[in-house]
Amino acid sequence: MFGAFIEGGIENDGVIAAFPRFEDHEPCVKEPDPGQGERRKFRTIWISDIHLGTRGCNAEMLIDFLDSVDSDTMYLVGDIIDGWRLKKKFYWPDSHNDIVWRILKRAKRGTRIVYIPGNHDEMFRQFTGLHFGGVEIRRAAFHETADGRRLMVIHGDEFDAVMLAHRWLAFVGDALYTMTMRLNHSVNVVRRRLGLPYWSLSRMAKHKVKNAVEFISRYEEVVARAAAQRGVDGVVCGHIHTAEFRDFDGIEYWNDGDWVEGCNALVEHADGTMEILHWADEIARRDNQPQPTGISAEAGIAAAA
Ligand SMILES: [Mn+2]
Repeated sequence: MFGAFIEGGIENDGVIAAFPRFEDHEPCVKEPDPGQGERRKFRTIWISDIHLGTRGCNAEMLIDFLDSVDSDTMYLVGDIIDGWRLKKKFYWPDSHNDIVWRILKRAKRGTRIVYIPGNHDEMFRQFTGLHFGGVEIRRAAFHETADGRRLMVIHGDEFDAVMLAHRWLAFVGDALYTMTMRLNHSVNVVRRRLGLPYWSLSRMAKHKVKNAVEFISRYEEVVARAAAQRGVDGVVCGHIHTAEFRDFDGIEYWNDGDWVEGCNALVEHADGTMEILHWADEIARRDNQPQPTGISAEAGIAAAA
């Protein structure tokens, strides 16, 4: 099935060459008519870290998102396809094709789509400056919001080298925490036998976990400072799978999250207001709303009265 959109094979230098003739295919999960439903309209949508080609990708949730929203511009902020994982083991269910289909369909309907490859899909970086099926491939982009703020859009792996030392701390912190949670119990069994008071090893470990939190925090600051140096008002990135907004001395840091765990998107409303959407919450809110039939019945009563 993947042959429908991915041609050339990943064995050729890991290059996924083209998306030919998607119009000839229908998605497996049928797309509701965009004219019929009431899709939420945004000026801009940013999504990243979809990791198509891995089991981690939450394709069903993303299909629901894509069928519920629309925008003038959509930025794909990297790690859309996990080329590295695909190279090791080919995994490409129909739902992943459905996502590619929907993105290409949007481009065809007139949405401007800018694709900024990340580190997992860096094989697309060689196509920087080219267009595929109406999708522009860029190394980075500059976006101007409706209220005139200039935002730099990058995937964010550019800062890995700077962060390497901190990344190690984060991993060590996490491993230590898991280990100490287990150890804590055994240590106290022994201490009790020796008549010693309870001692919290995990409290000490909490300090180490703070390193992981500090890693993210440091990353956000490093990226924001880099944006400041380029004279923009803010930055939009992905990469660390942590949706977030922060303000560093007037420089806005926006992370659009991921579609592995968080299922987040960053959106810009018509007036330039930005918002991080947590799609699981949006689905819950939608399901709790009264059914359209209920609304029209009430409206009917009101009209009759
Ligand atoms: Mn990445």
